[in-house]
Amino acid sequence: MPVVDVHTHIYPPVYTELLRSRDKVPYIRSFPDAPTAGDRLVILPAEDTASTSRGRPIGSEYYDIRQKIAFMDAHKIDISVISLANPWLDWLPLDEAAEVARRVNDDVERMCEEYPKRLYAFGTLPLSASVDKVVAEIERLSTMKHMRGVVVGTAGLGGADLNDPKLDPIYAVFERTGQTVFLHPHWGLPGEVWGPRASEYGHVLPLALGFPLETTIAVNRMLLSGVWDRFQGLNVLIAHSGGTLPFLAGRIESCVAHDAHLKHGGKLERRRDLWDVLKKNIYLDAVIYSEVGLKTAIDASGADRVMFGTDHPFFPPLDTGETEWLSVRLNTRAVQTALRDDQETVEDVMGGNAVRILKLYN
Ligand code: 5CU
Repeated sequence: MPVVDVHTHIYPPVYTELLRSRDKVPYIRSFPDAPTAGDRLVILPAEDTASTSRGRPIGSEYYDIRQKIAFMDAHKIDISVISLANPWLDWLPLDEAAEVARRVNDDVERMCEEYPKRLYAFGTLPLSASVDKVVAEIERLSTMKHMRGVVVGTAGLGGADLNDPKLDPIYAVFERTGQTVFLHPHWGLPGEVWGPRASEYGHVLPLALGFPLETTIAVNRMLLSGVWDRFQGLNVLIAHSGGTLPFLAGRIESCVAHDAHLKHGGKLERRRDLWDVLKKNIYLDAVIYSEVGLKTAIDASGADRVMFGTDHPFFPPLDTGETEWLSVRLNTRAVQTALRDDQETVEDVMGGNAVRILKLYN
């Protein structure tokens, strides 16, 4: 059974050129002075200030597909389903977004073409453009040989969130074309929640907590607005093992069941509950770095719906010269220990599920 990485990013050349031409977030710029000298990727407004000033270092592993293949070879990963990393195209002006999406998707498809049976991809959408342009790009992606769905953030169309009714034609086309939506965070939570000493703690609070909570909130908005009641065939792969969704599903359902406002609005009748959606519409990646978290994900959605991932090229080793990435080791070990007596299921989570769900090799 091949090992498949379903959570692995790239900033293709078309996209990095665009970021290098900018001086506002998001941008890539080379700084001369220590300790942040060299090319830096700045993707959030808060990263222009404080301890996360100048974002993160960006090397060729972020945009050179040969580095992706070298990383896969070094970690015995047979297939990667690559996706554009955050912040995707959400920030582009309306009149440029559709054309840039086409160029980025063509760039990614070309990379996959170069490495047959090793690379597939999730495409990217021009979510600042009009609904018909987004739908047209989804239709186009569905005809491309290596595309297996799309990666989206939580902002929806022009920042209106994923419970925006204007997204319905988009959800409908995902459902009709059978494409998987890979839901990934970017914005985290508002900076104030991290407190006055946040600048002492690097990226830890926004990445460890802001990312998973952002995703959890987005999925709850979809649930409460009835997206999965209207689109029962909509499949969403949720990053980072569902944020905190598997752990909080019971509390979420209890809050719904006790909510008088929902009851009086008739919203409790015939609704699908989160447990049902977790088992029929949601897939989870295995990017959670621990046995406890992974067991919860497996309990919530089923071992047949969880798929291995790495989040490469993010979280590189801090010490130069280290070839084995800690993130890969932790995620691989979590799969093995969570399923310790069951080699067949380990192989499913490491790759078999992805081959079946994403129809790889077809
Ligand atoms: O380190 C980070 O900021 C990130 C990011 O931006 N996106 C991601 O997927 N993982 C880590």
